[in-house]
Amino acid sequence: MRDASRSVKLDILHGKSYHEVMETLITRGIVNSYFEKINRSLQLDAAIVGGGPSGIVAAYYLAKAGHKVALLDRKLAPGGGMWGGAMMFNEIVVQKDAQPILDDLQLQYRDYEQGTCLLDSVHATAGLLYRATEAGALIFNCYSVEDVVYKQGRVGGVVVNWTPVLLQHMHVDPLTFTAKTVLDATGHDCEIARTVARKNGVSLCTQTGGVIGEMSMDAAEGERTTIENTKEIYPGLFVSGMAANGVSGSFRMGPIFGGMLMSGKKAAELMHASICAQQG
Ligand code: 48H
Repeated sequence: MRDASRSVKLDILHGKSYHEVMETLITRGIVNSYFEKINRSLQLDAAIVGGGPSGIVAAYYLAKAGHKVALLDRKLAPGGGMWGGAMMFNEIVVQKDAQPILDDLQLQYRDYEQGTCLLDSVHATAGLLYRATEAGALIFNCYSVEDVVYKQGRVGGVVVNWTPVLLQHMHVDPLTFTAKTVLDATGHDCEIARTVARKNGVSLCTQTGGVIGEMSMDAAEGERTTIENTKEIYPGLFVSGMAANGVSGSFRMGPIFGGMLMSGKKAAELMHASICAQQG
């Protein structure tokens, strides 16, 4: 049998073009490399649902700590609500408290007023994604997390399907990534927390035991509580970012993003401790 990669080399040497061989080489490279990525993700330390700022920052710090991390986002382009800045004016405000995170991830910012700085939101979002993948986090885009693995009173992974499959309401069964920890970083909708509570009839670590839902805008208070509400809300399930305030019933904050970044870092620290405890 002809070895395709060898033939391509020979073809190039002879200056000939064998399009079918080149096409096979391209396809085989993508398919093998992609399935190798999935294979590496079947048993994770951390599954992060949602690639907004809090989820990406969590992925970055967990990967930096040497954990096996996958981030799953239903969109073609992860990044969540940060690309568009505010009303598509592509600038964001970050408070100085979050500057160490900007420095860790080597993002560019300009000083603004009252202890804040400004960032180009496209630079910031692209930079977060770049640094997280560089640190070793694997990103699966176009993946919707439709459920969790739930065993013996613990969330132990995510159940995934292609976003286009779900959009077309096709009845195709999903696949599963198990994980020592799962992060709900799904933003305003708090999808994973809702699913866990609804499907399994369990109480979350909130005042009502359920997802309370977010309140209207108070930027300063919303930023403060985002960090406070970042926690393990059910064994194995952590929550960060806007979902943290949604689950615990606190304020939205508009286009200030320091809270999202600091929440992602706190989530990574909590998940790191949980992973280490499980490893004994
Ligand atoms: C796969 C999913 C699923 C699912 C959702 O909303 P995000 O940007 O998340 P945060 O919390 O990191 O940042 C919030 C911030 O962007 C924001 O909205 C602010 C500060 N708002 C303030 C205000 O007043 O409005 O990103 C969530 C991501 C998105 O990319 C979704 O596509 C993804 O999660 N996602 N991915 N499976 N079931 N649900």
